[in-house]
Amino acid sequence: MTRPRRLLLAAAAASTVVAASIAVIGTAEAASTLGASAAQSGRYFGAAIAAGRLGDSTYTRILRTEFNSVTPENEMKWDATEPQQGRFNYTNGDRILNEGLSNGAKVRGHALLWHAQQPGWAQSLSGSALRNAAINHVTQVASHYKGKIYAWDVVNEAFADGGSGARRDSNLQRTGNDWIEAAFRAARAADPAAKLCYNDYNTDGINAKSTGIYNMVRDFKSRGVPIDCVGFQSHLGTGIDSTYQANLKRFADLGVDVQITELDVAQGGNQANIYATVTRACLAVSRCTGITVWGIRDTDSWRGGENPLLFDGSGNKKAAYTSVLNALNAGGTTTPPTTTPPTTPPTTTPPPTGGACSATVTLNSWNGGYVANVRVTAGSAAVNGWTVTTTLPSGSAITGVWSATNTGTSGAVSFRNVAYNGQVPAGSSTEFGFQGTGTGPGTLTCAAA
Ligand code: 9MR
Repeated sequence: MTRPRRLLLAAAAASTVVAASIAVIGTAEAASTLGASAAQSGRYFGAAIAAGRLGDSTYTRILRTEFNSVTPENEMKWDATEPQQGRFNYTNGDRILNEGLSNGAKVRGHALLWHAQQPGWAQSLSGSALRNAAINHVTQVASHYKGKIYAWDVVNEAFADGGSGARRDSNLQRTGNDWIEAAFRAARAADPAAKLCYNDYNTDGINAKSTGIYNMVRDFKSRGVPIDCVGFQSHLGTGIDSTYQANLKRFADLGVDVQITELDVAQGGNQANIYATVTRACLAVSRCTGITVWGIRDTDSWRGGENPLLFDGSGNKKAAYTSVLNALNAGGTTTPPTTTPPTTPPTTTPPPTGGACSATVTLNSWNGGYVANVRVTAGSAAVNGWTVTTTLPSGSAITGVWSATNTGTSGAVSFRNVAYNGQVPAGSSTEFGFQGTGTGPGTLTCAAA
C-alpha cells in the first residue's frame, strides 16, 4: 500500500468516527456487543447455551463477550433434573447457572413443566399421581435455584396449534385444566423473587393460538394467579407477521413483561431484516425486557442446515448480527420498568415440640388463596411413615396436594406420606405441599406411623 492511499484511508476512518458520534448525540454511546447495547435501554440480550459446549473456547469467548443472559437449552428440563422420581440431578443445570452468574449474566430457567422431554416415569403417570409429581417437581427445582433465576418458564407450550385457541392435549392437561395455575402458584411459593413466565411458539403475531394464551393470562391476572411474563419463542421462517409488535404490546398491556425467548430465523434474503424487525419491536414495547437467541453459532442450532443464528459455524459475525447490533444501538425510546414480582413474605410457624416428628409450614398467600409448603422433620429416631394433621379456617378448602395424600379438604384435614417420602432418617426432613382457597392453616401436628 502506498503512503498517500494510507493517509486517505485514515482520513476516511476519522470522518466515519465523527459521523457516528454525531448520529448518537443525545442517546447513549454506541456499544459494541449485543449485551452492552441492549443494556443501554435496560434490557438483556441472551443466548441458549449447552453444558456440553462449554469446553469449546470459541463458543465461550463469544458467549462471555456478547451475551448478558443465558438459558439452558436442555439442562433444566424435567428429564434432565428428575430422571427418576424424587431423585434430582442438577449437575448440568448448575454448570449453566454458574457459567451465567460468574459472568454477570441473568439466567432464565427453562422449563419446569412441558409435555415434551418428560422423564419416562412421568410419561407413564396420570391423574393425581402425575399432578402431585408435577407440582413436586416445580417446587423442588424452583427451590434448588431459589434466588438465582431471573425468570422461569414455568409452563412451556401448553396451547394447541391451529385455529382452536385451546389447550393442547397432554398427560398434564388431562390432570385438570387448573394444572397451569397450580404450577405457577407452586413456583411462586418456592422462589418468590423469580419472574414467572408462560412460554410458547407460533405466537409471533395476533392469531388464534396467541389469543388463547392472551385470554388465559388475562384470566390469571384477574384472579390473582401469579404470572409475571410471557415468552414468545419466535422460531421464525423467511417472513414475519405484520402484527408481531402489536401482539407483544397487547400482552404487555395486561400487566405482564414480555420476552423474546428462543429467537432464530431461517437463513434467506430476509434474515438480517427479520432479526432487526424483532429487535425494534422489543425496543418499542416498554415491558419487553429482553431477547434470547436459541444458540450461538449456526452449528450449535437445533435447526440443522437452516443457519438461523447470528454467528456462522466458525464464530464469525453474520450480517444478521450487525443488523441486530445496529437496531439495539439505534435505541429504544422505551425503558422497561424495574419491577420485581409482587410477593407476600412467607410466614413460618414454629415447629411443635414433642413427638417423633414435627411439621412446619411456609405459607405464600394472596387475596383468596395460598400455597402451603410443609416440612416434616424426624426427631432423634428415624420415621417410617408420617401423618400431618391441621384444622383449616372456615372458608378454606384444599384444591391440590403434592407429595402427600390428604383426607378431607376443609375443617380437620390430614396428610399421609406417599410411597417415596415416608422414610425420614433421624434429624432429616422431607416436604409436601398443598394449595387452597381462603386463608391457610395455622399449627400443624405431625405423628409418626
Ligand atoms: O434446542 C432443544 C433441542 O436441543 C432439544 O433436542 C429439543 C427437544 O425437544 O428441544 C429444543 O429446544 C426447544 C425448547 O426447549 C422449547 N421450544 C422449542 C425448542 C426447539 O425445539
